[in-house]
Amino acid sequence: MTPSIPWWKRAVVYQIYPRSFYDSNGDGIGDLNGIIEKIDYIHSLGVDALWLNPIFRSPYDDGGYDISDYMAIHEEFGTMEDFDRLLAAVHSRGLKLIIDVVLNHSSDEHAWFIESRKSKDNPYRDYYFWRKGHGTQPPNNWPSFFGGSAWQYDNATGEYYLHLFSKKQPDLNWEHPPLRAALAAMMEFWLAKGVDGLRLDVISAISKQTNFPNTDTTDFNETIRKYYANGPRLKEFISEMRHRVWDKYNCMTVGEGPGITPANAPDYLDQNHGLNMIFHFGHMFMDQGPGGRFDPIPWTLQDFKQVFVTWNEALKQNGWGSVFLGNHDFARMVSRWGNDREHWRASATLLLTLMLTQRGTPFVYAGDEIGMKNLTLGAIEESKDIETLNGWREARARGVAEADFLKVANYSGRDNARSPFQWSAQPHAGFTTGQPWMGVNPNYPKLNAAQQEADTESVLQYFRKLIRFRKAYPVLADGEYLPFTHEKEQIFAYVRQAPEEKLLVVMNFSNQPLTLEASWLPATAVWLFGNESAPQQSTWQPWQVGIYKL
Ligand code: TEU
Ligand code: CA
Repeated sequence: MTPSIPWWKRAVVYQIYPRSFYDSNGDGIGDLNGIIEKIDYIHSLGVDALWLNPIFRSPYDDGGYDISDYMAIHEEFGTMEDFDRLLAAVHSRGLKLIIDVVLNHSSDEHAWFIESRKSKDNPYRDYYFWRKGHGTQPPNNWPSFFGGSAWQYDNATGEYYLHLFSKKQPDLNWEHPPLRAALAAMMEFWLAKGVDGLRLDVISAISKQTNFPNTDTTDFNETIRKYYANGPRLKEFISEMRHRVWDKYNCMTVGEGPGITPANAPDYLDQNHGLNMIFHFGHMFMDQGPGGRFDPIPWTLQDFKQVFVTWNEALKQNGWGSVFLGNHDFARMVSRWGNDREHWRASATLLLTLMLTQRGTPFVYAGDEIGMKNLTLGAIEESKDIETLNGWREARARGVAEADFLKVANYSGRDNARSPFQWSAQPHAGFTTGQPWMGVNPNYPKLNAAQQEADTESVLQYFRKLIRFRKAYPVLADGEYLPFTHEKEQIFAYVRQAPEEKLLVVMNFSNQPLTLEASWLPATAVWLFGNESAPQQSTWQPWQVGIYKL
């Protein structure tokens, strides 16, 4: 690899939700030793780096994103020694490790918050945002991501504290220099151990409009954009951490950026003062109505394609994006964007190909390499996610029937992607010898990694071939991205080009076969790769993808 290109620009990253990946000690909960036991499987995929969702001590109110001790491993996941062994196992295979740090909020059980709430003059008071209410009303009308107000009244001092997420996730006050110093020290602790990168949770929200104006819209994603994200000191804070910590360790940073727009994204990606890349949510919020996740609206392939065109345009000069179609916060990609019934294999392999041929660093969510599907909750009680459980409480109060809410939760809820990894047809899909912490998808006897290891045409085997293909054609990582001008409604096609190489990616992103005029393809097109054999007589099968050399 030419030294001028940083590792993270060519890497394929594999995201693991530790709780659901593999349980090594039979308590029904995935753990770090489980990841170590599966490290050769991970390595066999051909990925270059792992991203672990939070592994720190947590009451687990929000899937580990409520951290009560940033310098300790969550007991259910193991010990610091286990972490050190995991890091060594990752590095010994030439892989990189990215950990998930939550800088926008802590748990309300963190020592800082326990102190902060004790009194108004406590030294830790300003680690968080405390404000007086207006009579019995909170300081303003901001809604929480997880329902209700973003302010919680605290009896001890008669003030409210801010929590954009759950009330057990008080927002950290980045205006306060001692807090920034504490977060810098925490990141340095992990980077000094040899961690290669940081995924920065909700980084777009760390700078607040400290006068806390009311939101003037009932559209939740607009409230995020206008009031929670893109605060006045955001670039300053990112730059401070870049120079204070990240550059000292040549640390890769990927910022999760709800509310970041194509217009302002380059602001956060300055080569010398910014993040290396961001997760944007243009496509991920596309089917969310004004009410957010549980207010779904239809999406169209045109909208979907446009998101990629818009973001490639926004980042083509001075920026770098991540490419993802699913993670622990969204429905399984084959169920959401593909067709997990009649065209399950074809659409799962097409979506993986989309991710690995777009410009940007692909983040593949564990389970998507075998085409895992949405988990269907039979009842709300089966949900393990605060966002769904709170969402149901709010919906019920509005008179929504459980069956109707369940339908929506089964379409867009986060439980879909948090069911245990399906390793084999063994009980509980080989995830645990105990009782799994969460329901295993009942389709595991037929949909599992072991079965796909034995099937040369499986999604898993295709994924391995696809990664090898991507590494053979660096233009897929670094090349320019150009929409293909002869696109048709159901076709998603684009060109990836570099001075010495030009590839055309063509996807029939639909359930219908499509016959194209013979002249549709450039005369120079030579078939290289695809999820089916090359189209005969220009007839593309449903969900068929092909890559041509031009
Ligand atoms: O998610 C923040 C975010 O981008 C939300 O829009 C996200 O989609 C979330 O599911 C709420 O709808 C990050 C984490 O990925 C998420 O798991 C956490 O719950 C959240 O931050 C708070 O830490
Ligand atoms: Ca365990």
